Amino acid sequence: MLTPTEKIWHNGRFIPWSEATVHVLAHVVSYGSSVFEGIRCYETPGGPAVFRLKEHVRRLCDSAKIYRMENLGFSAGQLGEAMLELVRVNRMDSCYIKPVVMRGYGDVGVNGIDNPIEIYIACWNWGKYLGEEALSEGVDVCVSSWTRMAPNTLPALAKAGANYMNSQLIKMEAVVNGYVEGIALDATGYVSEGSGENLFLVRDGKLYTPPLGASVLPGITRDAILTLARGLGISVSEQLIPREMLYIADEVFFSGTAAEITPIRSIDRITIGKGRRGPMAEQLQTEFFGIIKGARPDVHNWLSPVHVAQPVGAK
Ligand code: PPE
Repeated sequence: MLTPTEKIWHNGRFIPWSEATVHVLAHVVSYGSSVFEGIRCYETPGGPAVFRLKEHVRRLCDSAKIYRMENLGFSAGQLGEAMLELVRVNRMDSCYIKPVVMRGYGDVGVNGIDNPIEIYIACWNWGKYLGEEALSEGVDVCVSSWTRMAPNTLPALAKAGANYMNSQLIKMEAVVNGYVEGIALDATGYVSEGSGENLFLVRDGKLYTPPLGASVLPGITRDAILTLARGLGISVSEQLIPREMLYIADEVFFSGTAAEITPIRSIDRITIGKGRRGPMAEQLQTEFFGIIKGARPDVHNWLSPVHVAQPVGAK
């Protein structure tokens, strides 16, 4: 269960955790009008550092723009600073950071354009998303009977609260049937993504992932993996993936802030590859966690240190 931290940031102020509540008639409650982010702050040799802060803040602002939340009252830079300050205020070494932008209390009815925009940022400790051994052992998943949102229904590029109603259907069905996670197809039947993760597969040494047009969230971990793979000289292809390509892949793995790089060892009870973490997932994990743990230089500037470096000799 969730362990509270001391403070939550709300519209520019730090408030006690227990006071970060919304009214039952806030627009977001009935109509799902929120956009949010999930960001990890890691304990690194240089102190706590946030992974790809700029990209997450940018996606938050993009999601808001898609839903006509034009004026957030804070610049991207200010929001990023607020997240770093929140980690400092709560004295966290590592944590998961969740900024939420929502339409609040005011008018009633579907059109929430005049309701106030409320921004909250919370952080807490969040362990392994798909189980303790998932990263080394891999997980058992299914293809969902639910599909991802069709284009022109709910925009998949926005990380909106409402999209997670679809994710919940995928996740609950999977768990009830004894799987850890579900993989959804898009409305045309091609592979899309997990309920809370992007998906990659490997065949004959090549790495494949569905394109942004396949109703996927433009994952920031997905982008990191594509960048790392290209750096390793691995051939990468963003292309439509038919469902059956999953079953005959040498490796399949999930990517996400929460899931990081999680190998998949079976899909619909069909063993994938050797039924455990494959060499490419392991190699990419080594690169990914290498940057976070300081074993690899942060050449892409992916880490934002939480504490400003003290000048040498400072007390
Ligand atoms: N697809 C979906 C649907 C998704 O929710 C996530 C993140 C991703 C792909 C991966 O995106 P990125 O984190 O930028 O690499 N899902 C978040 C967990 C959702 C939850 O609250 O549970 C996450 O990984 O933080």
